[in-house]
Amino acid sequence: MTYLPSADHDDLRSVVRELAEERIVPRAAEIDQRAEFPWDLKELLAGQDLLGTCFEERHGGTALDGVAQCIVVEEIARADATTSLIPIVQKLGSLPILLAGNDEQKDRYFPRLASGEWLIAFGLTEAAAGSDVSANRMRAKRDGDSYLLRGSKRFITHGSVANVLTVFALTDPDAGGRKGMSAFIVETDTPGFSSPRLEHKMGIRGSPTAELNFDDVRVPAANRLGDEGDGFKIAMATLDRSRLGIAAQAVGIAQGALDAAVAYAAERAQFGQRVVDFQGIQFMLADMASGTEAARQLTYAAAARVDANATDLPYWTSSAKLVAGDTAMRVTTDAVQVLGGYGYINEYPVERMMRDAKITQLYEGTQQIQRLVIARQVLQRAGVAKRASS
Ligand code: COS
Repeated sequence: MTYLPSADHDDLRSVVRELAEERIVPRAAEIDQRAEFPWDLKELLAGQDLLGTCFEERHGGTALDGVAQCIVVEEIARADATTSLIPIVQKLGSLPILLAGNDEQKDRYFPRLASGEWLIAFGLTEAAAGSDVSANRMRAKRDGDSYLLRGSKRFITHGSVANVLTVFALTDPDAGGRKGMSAFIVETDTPGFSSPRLEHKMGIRGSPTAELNFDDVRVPAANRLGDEGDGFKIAMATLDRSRLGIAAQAVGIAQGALDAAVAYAAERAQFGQRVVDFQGIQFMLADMASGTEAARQLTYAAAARVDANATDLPYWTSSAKLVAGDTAMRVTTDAVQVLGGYGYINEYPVERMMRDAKITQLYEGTQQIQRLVIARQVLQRAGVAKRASS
């Protein structure tokens, strides 16, 4: 048994890094400034088979292992966080189908998602239901062979550009969000669906974060994932795995900021020597590098647990997301510090990276939610978890 990533992993990293350096780095500042979804880079990634990494070969995917999927996200995020959301959300939106879909549903949607012809988004969050998923109010009312979806979603990454969504809605409002929610596949050209508004964000500005409205959107019952009432558990199982993608994104952002800081400090001279030769700066770079490496290794360890479908995988993925998100925030903030005043202006990429890093502490569960998930696992392992009251 080897603990190191394989030669294939290293080769994959080199290939994606070269692609990202050549094609994504030159676009990153413009994507941020214009806040426009990078359709050209979506095509680039699709053409390089980088949107199908989580799908089986029979569906046109490349079925990469978890560490390899992380490497792809990491290297794209090192160049541009917005662009890394394209493979991240392609997997996030597909996970409910991967976990709870039947063969017919997988055969119907995965080939177009694996090829990148279609984009998917994950419709869980509502205006009043973020951390508290059980507070969801959107309704799915059975009507013959279909359901009528009514309500709205907010903060849905790629919601306005997706061709299809996985959406969570109450089929039994009396039972509440934990027992009465179900999951559906919804095609966005269905009458009654609209995406009326985008958020203006601090970071990941090229990635549209949309409000979605469902005005009696008719969805065939064949598009329900699992049984009625399975929605909450499908959402939780999805997040348990998708948080790994955010951890990988955070590692990539941190690495990008570290590399930019080293490059700047090697060029910049003050007091008659290169800034990089000051020990005070070297110590900062050492902390940034070791922190990034620790986050990366934890992320890969979590990826291996996800591949093995380990029972304690929420402990690993929430830990990876918590550590990597906080690391990305710290490292990007330090990178701005290393660049001094130049770090604060958009002539250099680190101010964008610092703004982009912040979201990794917020989405797919705030850092407080990660701690809650981790603590529950710690108590369970110790056999001291609170028992449900009877
Ligand atoms: N996997 C499978 N089942 C799970 C689960 C998981 N990870 N977590 C909880 N469940 C089950 C529980 O076992 C329980 O089942 P039973 O009723 O059969 O016992 C049920 O789901 C309800 O669980 P719980 O009472 O723990 O739910 P809470 O409402 O307390 O919610 C948290 C738990 C806070 C962890 C959940 O709401 C959460 O993850 N919130 C963050 C959401 C988020 O990340 N949003 C980001 C936006 S999406 S990009």
